[in-house]
Amino acid sequence: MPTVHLLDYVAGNVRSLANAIEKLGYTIAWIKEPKDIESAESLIVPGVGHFGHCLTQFSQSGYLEPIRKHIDSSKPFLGICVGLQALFEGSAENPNVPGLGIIPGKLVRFDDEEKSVPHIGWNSAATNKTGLPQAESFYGLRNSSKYYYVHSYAVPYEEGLFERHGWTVATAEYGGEKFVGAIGRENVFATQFHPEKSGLAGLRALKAFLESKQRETWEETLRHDTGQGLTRRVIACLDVRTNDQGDLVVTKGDKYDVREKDEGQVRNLGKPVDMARQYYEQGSDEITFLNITSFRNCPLADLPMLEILRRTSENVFVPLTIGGGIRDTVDTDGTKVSALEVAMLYFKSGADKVSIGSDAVTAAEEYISRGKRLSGETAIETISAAYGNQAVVVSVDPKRVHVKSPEMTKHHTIKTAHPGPLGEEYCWYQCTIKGGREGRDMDVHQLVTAVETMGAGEILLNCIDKDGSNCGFDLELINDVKKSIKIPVISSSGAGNPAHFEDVFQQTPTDAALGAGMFHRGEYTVKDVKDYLSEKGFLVRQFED
Ligand code: 1PR
Repeated sequence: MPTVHLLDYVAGNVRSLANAIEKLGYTIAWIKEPKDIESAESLIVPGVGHFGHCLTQFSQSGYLEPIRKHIDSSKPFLGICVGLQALFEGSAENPNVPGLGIIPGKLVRFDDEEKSVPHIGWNSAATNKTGLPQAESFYGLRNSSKYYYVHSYAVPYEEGLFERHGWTVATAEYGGEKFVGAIGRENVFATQFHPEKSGLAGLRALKAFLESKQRETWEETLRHDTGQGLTRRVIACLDVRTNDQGDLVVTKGDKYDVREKDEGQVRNLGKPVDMARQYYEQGSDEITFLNITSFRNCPLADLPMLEILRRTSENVFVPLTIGGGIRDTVDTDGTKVSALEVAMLYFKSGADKVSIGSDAVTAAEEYISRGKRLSGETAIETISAAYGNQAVVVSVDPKRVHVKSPEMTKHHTIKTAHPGPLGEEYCWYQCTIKGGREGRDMDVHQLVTAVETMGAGEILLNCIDKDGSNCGFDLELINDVKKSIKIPVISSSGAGNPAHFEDVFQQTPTDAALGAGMFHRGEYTVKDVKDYLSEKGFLVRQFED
């Protein structure tokens, strides 16, 4: 089998990339030190996280010159995400750290005035208006396909600028900002999106690189442009726990109660790895696994979740999030293990993001009690510093508390169209920990604003009152949270049919919507939801065969 060299500098989830390359029939040789680059034929530099952190690490470990030499010697080079960014002159993320300067231009932060940042989700990499000869495609990219992006900084696209220097560019557009989605010249190809996370469309681009097929003649049908911009993200979520027989199963609660009403058994809806694959093939844009009872035991002993990730990432090429038990802990032999080390285990096993629940609430309480001063030591801060804020999701488990008037509580209230049992016209949303078992004196507004400052990159917004109800999302909660923060929000809890997804995308500015029970019970597929949204005029990504 042909070999491809991959630079492993502990920059997040390289396992998925390795899985994707192996799936395409190639063997991986890991670059462990700079001199290994000399023997590389094809070199891939992946990367997530901070531009400065990444480039400084390259420079201190002596990788910059060997990478430059590799590129100069005309051998194939692929840079992914920060691996693309490294080819430019620099980034506003860390203005004092220079890039390789192989491509002119610098990265700027997306404007977050009217859109969420980071830019997370499926977007285009289109070449039709970027000077490519009419009949040719670029590394197998299709204008009708969507690719998975996750980043806050991008290279603005200026018509003709890169082309004048011989580069071919594929672009994407986010909230009116057109940027470089992929770029290439001769032996160099680089993508801002993650091909290993972009389903079959991404695997096609990787294959074209591995086979050095920079140009291919378009099939006329593939030139069709299905619409540019970020698609509506639909996510399937699997709540996982051990049942009474000791098997790890996908379960589903009703207001977080996962036991059958009559027999008291934990509901068993299927096997996690099989169901994740099924949802991937139905077109789920991401898969989220929540280990819902992880607060009971030590996560390092919780190897089945690591195994679930490893096995899922072999065949599922969309982003995987894992939640449950991401916090500082003590291993069975008494060794202290930091949340960062726990997260690292998950990233190495194929996770792209970790989701933090209970620990985020405790950390936000401490942050507020310190007078809103950061400690630099919380799970959110340490993991986002090492892996970038896009890798840190905070999962929020709120409960509605009805009040007659805003004066009756110190918490942030909203006027609700759904009054409480005593006709109360206001409510606030109380944060809970341990899967809703313990309510805290903190409201959701306080939590999300605190964790955004601490470095969370996304909010998974559940609602215990709506969970398993099949009666639609809590639109009031979602609208209120969206007003409070700039980072993306995934709306969760209450989806019962495809029209509920239309409601949440129509009536709130949510960035993504998540469903569980309706998919697990087989009432609807993810594809049903996407077909419905598409009919209603929303831009969605469809699974490519
Ligand atoms: O606190 O960091 O260890 O994380 C624990 C994680 O487990 C948290 O993300 C928490 O939300 C989750 N969790 C804990 N207990 C439960 C439970 O159900 N008993 N599940 C639980 C949360 C909510 C959603 C669900 C949606 C959609 N599950 O994930 O999938 O409500 O459901 P629906 O579409 O069927 O209405 P930590």
